[in-house]
Amino acid sequence: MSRFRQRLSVYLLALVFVWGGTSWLFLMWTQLESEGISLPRKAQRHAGDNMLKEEYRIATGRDDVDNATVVFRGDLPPEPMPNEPDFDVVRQLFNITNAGDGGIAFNLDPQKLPLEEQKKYQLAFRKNAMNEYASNIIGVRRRLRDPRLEGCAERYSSAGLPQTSIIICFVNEAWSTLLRLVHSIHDNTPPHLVKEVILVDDGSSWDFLGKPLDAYMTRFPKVQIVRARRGLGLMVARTLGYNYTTAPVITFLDSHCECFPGWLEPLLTPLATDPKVVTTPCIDGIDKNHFGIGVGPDVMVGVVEFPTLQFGWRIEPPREKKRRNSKLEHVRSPAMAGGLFSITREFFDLLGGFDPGMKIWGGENIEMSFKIWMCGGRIETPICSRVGHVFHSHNSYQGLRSGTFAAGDANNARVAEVWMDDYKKYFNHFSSKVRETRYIPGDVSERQKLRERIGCKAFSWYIENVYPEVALPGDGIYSGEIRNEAFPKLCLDMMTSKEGGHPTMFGCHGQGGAQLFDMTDLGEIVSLNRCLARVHGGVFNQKSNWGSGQHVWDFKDKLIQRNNKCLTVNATRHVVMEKCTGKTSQRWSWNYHRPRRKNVLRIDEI
Ligand code: UD2
Ligand code: MN
Repeated sequence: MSRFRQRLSVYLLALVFVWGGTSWLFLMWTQLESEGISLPRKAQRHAGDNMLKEEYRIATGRDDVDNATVVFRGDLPPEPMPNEPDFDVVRQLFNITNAGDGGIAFNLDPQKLPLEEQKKYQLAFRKNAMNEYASNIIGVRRRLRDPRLEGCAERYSSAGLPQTSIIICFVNEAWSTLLRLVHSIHDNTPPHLVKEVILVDDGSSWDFLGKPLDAYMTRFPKVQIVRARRGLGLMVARTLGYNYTTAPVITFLDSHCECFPGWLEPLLTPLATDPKVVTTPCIDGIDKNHFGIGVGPDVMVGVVEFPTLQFGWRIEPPREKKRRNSKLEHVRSPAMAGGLFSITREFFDLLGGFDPGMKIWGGENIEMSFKIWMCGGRIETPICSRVGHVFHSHNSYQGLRSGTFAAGDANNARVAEVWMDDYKKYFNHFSSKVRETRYIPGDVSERQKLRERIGCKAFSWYIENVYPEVALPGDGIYSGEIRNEAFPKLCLDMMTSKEGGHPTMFGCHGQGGAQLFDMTDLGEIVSLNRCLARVHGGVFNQKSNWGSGQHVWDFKDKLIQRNNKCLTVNATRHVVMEKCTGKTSQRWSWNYHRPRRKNVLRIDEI
């Protein structure tokens, strides 16, 4: 009995507390309301800013302001976005009107956010390898100005061009980046050039990429969504998308791009007359933190780095500078980044599309690049075509696609086996200790037969004619250890592949690596894929840049020199530049290797 009474009093006490608390909250709320301190409601986020119409007219030169269904900055589509920031909160802390408009950076200091929002911010960053929180504030549509060189707008017309199908593969892509891409295509492309846009969902696990995406895309009649039942990897996913295309030209894009006005016409123009040209736009970096689009230099050349077989960028080599006779002339590249390009259906089919033996990610761009050139085509960048791309901090789908890096290794091994002939020895995975674990091409017989069937040229042809500026470790005009007469037991040593480091003299170890130096056909002296640069009388390690005079050297009469300044070991055994006198500390020995390639120009030869 007494236990029953005890319990009853506890219940009664609890009831009093709950009732008291609720009425206190209610009173506080009504008081706030009556004092007029009410926070803006979610519904208010739809309010467009009419002032921007005039800006739109000025920025685009278009008069169709009212027809253009412009979604103004700070405005959002009627559906809430997945992972949406709490706009009621964000609006009070930052000026978000026009956030990111025109491709401008939108900076937001996460420290200023309340804890709940900070957590969202961080989680979104981790999941997407980019600042999805900021991207969501920018919204799914923004205007981009035409950033191109003068003359671009007049140079290309959309009349008489072939139609293209656009293929965009994605796996767990953020809502705002994916939609912003589709909107940018819609806003910045003459409609008659696009036959269809195929979105390939490569086994995403995020719910909003299912039905909500279907629903959103119904407003774009040309968009079709193709879904892989499970993750296929980007090569096979692209092939799946390809099976749904019907236009004579195929254009591939990564799922986090934004297309600038006028991006497509220059990509299609060369293909109208030559089915074996493959075009790639200039890729402008969309910053992963603030989503500002930095319009990069006009002329960049894509290459394959040795010994890693990774893709890299250079400025144009002197040979290409000479060939192009105007600023607007297309640039040719030995390799392409791989995500963004247009190719005719005819040539894509001839080349056998993507290698179905490749998995997940990596290497397919190198395969495409080699075979485009070796099988009669070429890679060209019309510099009037610009597309932005988010370069992530890491592969965000790695959790979903375990084995991404192993797949990349295997894909590279396939490229080497099928396309590189004897040159595969210059690929580090082929010749080093890691061969057993990192060089596992699998069955490549079908791809080798394909190459034979098309009758493609040898890899040596590609090197001699398309990429004669290459630095192949051990294949320089001069190659091997570099010894100094004053210190016969010491070798020049690059020490580190880190840029800005000082090469120095070190005991010869005969192991190659940082003591293997090659003089390339351009006159660069390269070790560890870095080259010797002369800066203010010192010698530094820099990333190779073909256009740079301070990277070019002569080796004559044992002197490694340029402009009467010689590579010298000084009294403290540092490697420096000094006036040439021919003293022993300026005399070097190096192994002669081979004559210069014909198809290359040094910077002083144009
Ligand atoms: C670059 C290329 C990319 C591709 C890659 C090498 C550019 C701008 N990007 O790396 O297109 O050539 O090098 O393979 O040139 N994806 C799938 N399924 C997967 C994995 C990825 O559909 O299993 C999608 C992904 O959502 C993205 C695209 O493929 O849209 C490329 O992947 P990425 O953006 O991670 O590649 P990126 O830009 O680092
Ligand atoms: Mn990408």
